[in-house]
Amino acid sequence: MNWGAIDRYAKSLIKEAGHKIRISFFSTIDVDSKAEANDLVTNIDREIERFFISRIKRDFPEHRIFGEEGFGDEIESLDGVIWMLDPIDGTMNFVHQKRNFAISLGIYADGIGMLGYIYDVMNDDFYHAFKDEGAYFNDERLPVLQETPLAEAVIGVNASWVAPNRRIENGPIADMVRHCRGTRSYGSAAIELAYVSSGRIDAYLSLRLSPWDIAGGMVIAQEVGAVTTNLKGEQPHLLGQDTFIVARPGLHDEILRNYIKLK
Ligand code: 2AM
Ligand code: CA
Ligand code: CA
Ligand code: CA
Repeated sequence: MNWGAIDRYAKSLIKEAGHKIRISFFSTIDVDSKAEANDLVTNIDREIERFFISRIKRDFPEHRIFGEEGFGDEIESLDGVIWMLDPIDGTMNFVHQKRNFAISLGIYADGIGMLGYIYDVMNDDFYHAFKDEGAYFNDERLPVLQETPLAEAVIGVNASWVAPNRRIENGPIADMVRHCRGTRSYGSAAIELAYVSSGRIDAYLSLRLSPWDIAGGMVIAQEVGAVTTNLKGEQPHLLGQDTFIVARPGLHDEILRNYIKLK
């Protein structure tokens, strides 16, 4: 497999898709909701996913695609090469803010993340990584992350974490929020993974993410030494939904050990 060629191809495809998203603001955007009223999807999410799929199927017919909007393949095993794609991560931001959303793509071979991309479309910020070759923010190599204690950490969590939840104890989470330096919530899992990898925040947690939300970001995180697991401390599932945490080394343990009490 010529991974260098796939890397160049994927980068140019993502940039082209980003351009299509930017010009979509000059057309009509139809907003629907999925099973839950606050889970939004637009015609642009679908068009961008179909754009990726048509190109990948044409140029890499043996590869499979696992995409959020369901136009790709039925994926029940991680065998072979799989492009895990979220055409727009942060659809609510896309609709309400017209910024702070990303294209997220991870390319996996037999379950191993080889290439990872997060493109913050409106800021034209491109994060990418090549397994064992390092991670980059635009053309800048990202340094390996150092440890940070919780008291000096800025943590990506959203307000739903402090509301009662059937899966996790609130008290310890409220303690974490009090003991850390600050919290942030960006509304795009991919952007939060990119921010942890580039040292802008120190950890990010979610109670429910899908493979395409994290696939690209996990390759990038891995290259800078960020630790990615589910909230049980295991490798996140890449075939279905799971809980998720990414954090600097040390901080990951500190959060899981002291503040995550699953019910
Ligand atoms: P999305 O925008 O691609 O749906 C904040 O909502 C983050 O969680 C986003 O990255 C969003 O991705 C993701 N997410 C995953 N599952 C979700 C769901 N069921 N409803 C809303 N957001 C979801
Ligand atoms: Ca979605
Ligand atoms: Ca997503
Ligand atoms: Ca999406």
